[in-house]
Amino acid sequence: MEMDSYESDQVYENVDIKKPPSRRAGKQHGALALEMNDYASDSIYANTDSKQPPCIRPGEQQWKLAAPVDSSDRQAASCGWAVWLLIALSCLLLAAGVALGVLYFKLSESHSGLLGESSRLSESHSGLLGGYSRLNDTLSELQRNYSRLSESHSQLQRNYGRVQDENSDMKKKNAAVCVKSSTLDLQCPLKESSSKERVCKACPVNWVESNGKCYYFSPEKMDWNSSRASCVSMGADLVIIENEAEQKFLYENAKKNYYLIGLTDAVTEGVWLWVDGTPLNDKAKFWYGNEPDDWKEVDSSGEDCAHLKLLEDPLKDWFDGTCRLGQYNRICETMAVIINI
Ligand SMILES: [Ca+2]
Ligand SMILES: [Ca+2]
Ligand SMILES: [Ca+2]
Repeated sequence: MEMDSYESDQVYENVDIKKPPSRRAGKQHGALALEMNDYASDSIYANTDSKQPPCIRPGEQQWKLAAPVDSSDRQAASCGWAVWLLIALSCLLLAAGVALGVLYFKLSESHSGLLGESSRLSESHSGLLGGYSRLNDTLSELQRNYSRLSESHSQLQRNYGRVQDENSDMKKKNAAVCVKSSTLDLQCPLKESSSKERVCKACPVNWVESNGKCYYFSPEKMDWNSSRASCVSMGADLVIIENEAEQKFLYENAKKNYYLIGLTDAVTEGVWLWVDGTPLNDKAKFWYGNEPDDWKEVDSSGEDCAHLKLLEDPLKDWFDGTCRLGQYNRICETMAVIINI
């Protein structure tokens, strides 16, 4: 529907809207009429407080009436902001989607890596379990071997103890055999050095026989304890003088000045005992003068060992002397061998 120019001017005056610069006939006028229709339509929207379309077509704003132009601009600006907001939100959503996609891709890769690592760890765990089982078997075997070795060790220790005892016995027997061998050589020396034939005598070589006893007058000197040990090593001991006849025999066969005899009071001072433990017999003691006097000028511990000193009276020639410091010859005594042929 088209309005005439007067009505149109009047409308512009009433509504205080700027008039278009010129009137154009034909299509332009028709377009204005259409604009007016649009304006009327907008006015209707305004008057009826109805919602208008959200947007105004570009290029048509300059043809709108002055009164509704502010509202329309605000609406257009609002729509612009909304569009930009939508675009920004779309961009953000797109960026978020891309980021989520990248994150998902990375997480997928990480997940795959973790699955692979988990698989490798499972294989390693299985391997370790197998190794642990084998180590347990080895440990059990070692424990059994250790137990067997411990038993063997205990058995060896028992055997070693028995061998030590046997060795000790053998040493004692060997020492006894050596003494017997030495005695045999003394009692039964070889007839000739080149032969094995022996000739046995009642007393060893260099010993003197008397009344079933053998006596050895040593050429060398020792203290009392060493002298006794030497006699024992030859199967004898220091002489025990039991009677006057024996005393006289010794006196007659002695060739040196001093000979140790088997008499001592070292255990208890003044109590004289023979080496076999028998006490000195009052009827068979042959001290010289005021002996024994336990003289301490030579040995501060006194005089506890007896010796013969060849003086004029064969029945008064015993002296007590030092056991440690003096050096004397000795008389050994043993039983004569009785040979039954
Ligand atoms: Ca005797
Ligand atoms: Ca004494
Ligand atoms: Ca004395």
